[in-house]
Amino acid sequence: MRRLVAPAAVLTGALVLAGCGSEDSKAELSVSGAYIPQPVSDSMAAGFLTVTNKGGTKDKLTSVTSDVGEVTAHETVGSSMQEVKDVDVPAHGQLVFKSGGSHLMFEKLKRKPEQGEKVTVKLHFAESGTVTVEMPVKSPTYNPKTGH
Ligand SMILES: [Cu+2]
Repeated sequence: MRRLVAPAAVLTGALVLAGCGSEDSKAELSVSGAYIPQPVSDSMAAGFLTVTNKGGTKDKLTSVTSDVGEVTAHETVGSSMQEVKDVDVPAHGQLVFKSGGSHLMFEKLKRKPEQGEKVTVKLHFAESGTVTVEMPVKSPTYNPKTGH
């Protein structure tokens, strides 16, 4: 396959990431760091997780479903947020939903997630199909860096 010529600085980084020689491999996704801070609202919650793609093909998060309510991907723009459709998971890269940035938005909740329980979420990807994630509900002020 013909590859585009990238500027030197970009190419250097790409070579390190593709060092295992798997640049033509399929998307290979894994999910880590999933959690939902217990929401203050009865109807809305935010969720965070990281999707890592070890493969050489990009994938795309096309929709998210859960039995607790409606879920969409949101990005934060300044002090407001907006829905994003088809969020890219770059080849040899990550899609990061984290506090203060992009997040999963739970709306029209049928029940309020309580600390200690788990919420089942299905991530639907264009290439990899459906990935089911059990998202633990943490305290309202949970910080993944400190773990509490
Ligand atoms: Cu939002």
